[in-house]
Amino acid sequence: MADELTPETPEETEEPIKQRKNGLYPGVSDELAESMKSGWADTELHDLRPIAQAAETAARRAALSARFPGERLVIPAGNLKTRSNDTDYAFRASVEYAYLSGNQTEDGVLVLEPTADGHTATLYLLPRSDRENGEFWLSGQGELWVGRRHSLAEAEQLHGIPASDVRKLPEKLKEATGPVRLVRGFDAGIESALHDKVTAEHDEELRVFLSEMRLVKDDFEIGELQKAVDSTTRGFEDVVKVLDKAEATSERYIEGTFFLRARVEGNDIGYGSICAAGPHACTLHWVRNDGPVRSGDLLLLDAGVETHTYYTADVTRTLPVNGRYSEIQKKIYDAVYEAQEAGIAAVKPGAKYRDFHDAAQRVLTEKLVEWGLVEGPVERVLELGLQRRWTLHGTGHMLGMDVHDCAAARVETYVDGTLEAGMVLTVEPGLYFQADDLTVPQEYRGIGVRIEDDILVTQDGNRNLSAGLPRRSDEVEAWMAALKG
Ligand SMILES: [Mn+2]
Repeated sequence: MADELTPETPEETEEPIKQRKNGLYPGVSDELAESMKSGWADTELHDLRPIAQAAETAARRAALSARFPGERLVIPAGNLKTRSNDTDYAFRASVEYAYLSGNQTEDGVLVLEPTADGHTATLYLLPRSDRENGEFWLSGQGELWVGRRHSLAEAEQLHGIPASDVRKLPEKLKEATGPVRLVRGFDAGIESALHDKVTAEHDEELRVFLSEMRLVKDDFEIGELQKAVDSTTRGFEDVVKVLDKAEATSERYIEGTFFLRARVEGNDIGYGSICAAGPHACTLHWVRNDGPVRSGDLLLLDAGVETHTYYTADVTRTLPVNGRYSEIQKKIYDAVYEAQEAGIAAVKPGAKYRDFHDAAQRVLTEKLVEWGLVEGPVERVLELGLQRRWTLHGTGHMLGMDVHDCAAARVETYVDGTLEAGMVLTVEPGLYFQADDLTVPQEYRGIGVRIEDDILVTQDGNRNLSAGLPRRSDEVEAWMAALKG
């Protein structure tokens, strides 16, 4: 990639930007600087249509406003993070900011100013680059380097929120009076401007509220989650079609194949893809993905496409690399399938959140006792939690803009809470027999199976958003055979 001419920003210098700091490039002549100021067409866009979720983001802001009357609420998108030297990680706006505004621009800040009857929202953004002082082409964040930004007037039309210059926001916040709450952890500059106005306790209440708001998804969000799942289904199909190439190389071929689908159809992968062949399936978060893929082994693929609006799928399938489960693989797989069926059946409005976990754990425990791997009775094993040597993790979690969504929600509204229509969660039981587990017969060792689907709680039960991907062992085999042709 090209190098920037100068890292200076217009705030740091009164003079036009003309000289690169380290001198790798020659200075800019007055004539060139003058030339670059003019001769550019007016590209301002007019009559832009609002973003698809403009009505939903307005409703979310209204709910937030009602919870914190009379208080100024500051929700930053966050800033670019350095990967190394002068390269940055791909930017992803804070979930809180994107959820409330629909915008995803780095350095943006959404501010809700209290009024007599609610709040007025303002979206603080970086305006278009100044051509007059050279920022446009000489600064690393100039539009010539990073691409055209929306003007403030354009952003206003797109998001339905008045937009203002974010460079003036810190001063405004310093001068402001009255109670303020801030979403912490994303924008050090905004935090420092507010440091003597906010308290950790009040900010935490805001964070918790914004997490709990997202427990029940609106129709736009459910549509996006379905899109994420549908792209993910296509990504899994892509992987099955190239398993021979993965055998010739490594798990990385699977990771790269799924990533291609995620980048072409969505924004990104929602989390690091777990492409775990053979005994790697027993490492819950295996993301190194540098191991061999062997015929006769299982492939545990846990991956999700994230849509352009940041909603992610989270799906796992455990597939026989050669297309057919062996006898012992099928025995373990079918047990996990049965546990997942029991878990999914327990997802319905009014059920306790813990019910689906308990239902799946009971089935897995029954199998472990039946197979003689742990001494019964089942009740005793469950009471002591002895099955967890092989079941390892919880059976699911909320899903949305974060793969582990609503993580700041209180225990009483989430883990100890009750399911409601509009919630979306994963049901993902698994059994894992570590390669070095001497307590199980040799034939079990190195086999790990997880099956994970994304389940929407409906008015009368649930809907499996990822039903497009087969789960039952015989259906998986038929599906693989058809794809491999
Ligand atoms: Mn999951």
